Amino acid sequence: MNIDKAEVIVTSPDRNFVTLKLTTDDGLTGLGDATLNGRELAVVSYLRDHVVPLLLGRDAARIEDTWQFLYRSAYWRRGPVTMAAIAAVDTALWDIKGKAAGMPVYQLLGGASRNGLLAYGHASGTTLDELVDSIQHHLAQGYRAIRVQTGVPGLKSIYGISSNATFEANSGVRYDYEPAQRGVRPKEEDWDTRSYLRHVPAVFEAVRNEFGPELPLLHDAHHRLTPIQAARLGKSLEPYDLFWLEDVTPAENQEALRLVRQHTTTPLAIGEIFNTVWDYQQVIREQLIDYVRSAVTHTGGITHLKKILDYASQYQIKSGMHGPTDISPVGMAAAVHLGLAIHNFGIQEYMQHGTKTDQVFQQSFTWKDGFLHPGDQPGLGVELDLDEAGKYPYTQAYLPYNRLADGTVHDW
Ligand code: KDG
Ligand code: MG
Repeated sequence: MNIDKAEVIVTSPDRNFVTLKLTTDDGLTGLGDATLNGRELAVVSYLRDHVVPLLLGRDAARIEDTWQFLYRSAYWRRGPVTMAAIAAVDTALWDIKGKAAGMPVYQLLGGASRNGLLAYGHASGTTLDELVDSIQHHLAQGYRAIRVQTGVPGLKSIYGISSNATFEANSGVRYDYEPAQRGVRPKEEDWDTRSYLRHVPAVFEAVRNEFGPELPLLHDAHHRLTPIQAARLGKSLEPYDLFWLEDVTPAENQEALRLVRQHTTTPLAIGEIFNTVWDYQQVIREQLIDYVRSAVTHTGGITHLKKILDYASQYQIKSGMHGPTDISPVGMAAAVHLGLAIHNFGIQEYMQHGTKTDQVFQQSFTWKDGFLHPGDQPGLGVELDLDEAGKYPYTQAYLPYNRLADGTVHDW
């Protein structure tokens, strides 16, 4: 079962996706997601120019060995581009192994630890009325856990706010928020931390009053706060019992979270921009977080994310795998297989892709009554329709960035 062919497929149905397709000499195929939002072509080149030539002729059954070979033989380790490329190879090899065994990937990982994965969706509104509508809309769709992002008075455009609160009814497109804008320059958004810190607790109070104490609510601060500001936010949100508060600080500096932890019992989630277990070393060992936010796609694949999550499990830290629309259906399927198998599953982010994306990627994972299940097809259960993919060429797109009122660039 040697790798005979390795293709890197770039397609842009509702947004850009990079997919690696491996084919073995006995005709089995495997898919891996290598999408790095806004920097897609860097991973394409890494794969096409530096990884594909090394894969041809390798034994597709040797997943761990291939992972170690790609990680160590490059000498230059870690980083989002390298780890997305390795993730794509790793995921494709798990897909192939599942097909060779005639089993879904979650069975190879130890079998199901639960019946399905609780998934959260993204509600947002510029005003409280819009936000309440958006939450109601998500509940009507079947979501049982909701991320709440709110506009802030005085700020025109900020992270996480959909321009269309009732997206499906109006547009026929299921995804409600896509920050990466097509174009040749990133969009500039604005930010003011003091206004944000004043406004957010009032919004959560109103949401709790409207929807009651049971509904799991989440919030993403998207790396924009200093440790002391993050501590204040966590403390001020305690009465509203958040499921988690995400990315309160940039956290390249893992130590920053010590201060946050000393001041608040609001659960913390972090890691969507982390790539390896080394990024988590201190925050896991010191129990500075409650949820690991990494995606299979950005963290070296199923093999490496499982190691991170096994390490986290020793400290009662659970998974909260990243699942916005920039994780392709292949990356989502990998997350759902892994989440079903591990014991320390927490929650799964699930935004739903647009209709064109669903035509390019045929998926067997299901979402019913608020829960995801990977299905029982051998492998990952996702196939890529090359003809459909070919209809949508790559389109340049960038994530936005923030400036403060005085013109200073700020974390987005
Ligand atoms: O590409 C950037 C997105 O993946 C990120 O902004 C989404 O923060 C995000 C989330 O929690 O889904
Ligand atoms: Mg996030």
